Amino acid sequence: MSHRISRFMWPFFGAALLLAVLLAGCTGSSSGPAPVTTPATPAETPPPATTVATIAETMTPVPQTSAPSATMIITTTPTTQASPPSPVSVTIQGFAFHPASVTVPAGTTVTWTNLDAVSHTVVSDSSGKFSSTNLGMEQSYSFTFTEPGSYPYHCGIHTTMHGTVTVT
Ligand SMILES: [Cu+2]
Repeated sequence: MSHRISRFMWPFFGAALLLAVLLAGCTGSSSGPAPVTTPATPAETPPPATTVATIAETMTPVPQTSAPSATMIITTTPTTQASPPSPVSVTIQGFAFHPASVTVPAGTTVTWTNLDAVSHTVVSDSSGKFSSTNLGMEQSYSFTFTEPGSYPYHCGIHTTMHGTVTVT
């Protein structure tokens, strides 16, 4: 007799167990873990909140003083971009220009230095473009070429001395 009852009762026990587990799971999960996590989060939050507030109060005067310095950086930036090309040197020796012709980018300063014992000059073939005074030994003359073009020149004292500066 007991075997028959237990066989009949198994499905009921099984159903009852499932219901009990489901009910316990539903009610347990909503009420159980929720209160554990809720107090943990607010307990950690207050300390950082006060630290941020303290930093914000101390940092407030800094942006006011740093604002003019930002404007200073902007004004210095174009100066870096407009850096001139490296200067070029031409020597005057043995009644000749060395090198006789140079090609430079616009904005280049060309410097002629006389190494002869006699005086020479650097004069543009196109009158008025550039013209040096009499250059004695070890004396120099500089001219900055800003516009692209071909600039032939000569020595005003010795008309056989010729040179050309090509500006790109
Ligand atoms: Cu000369």
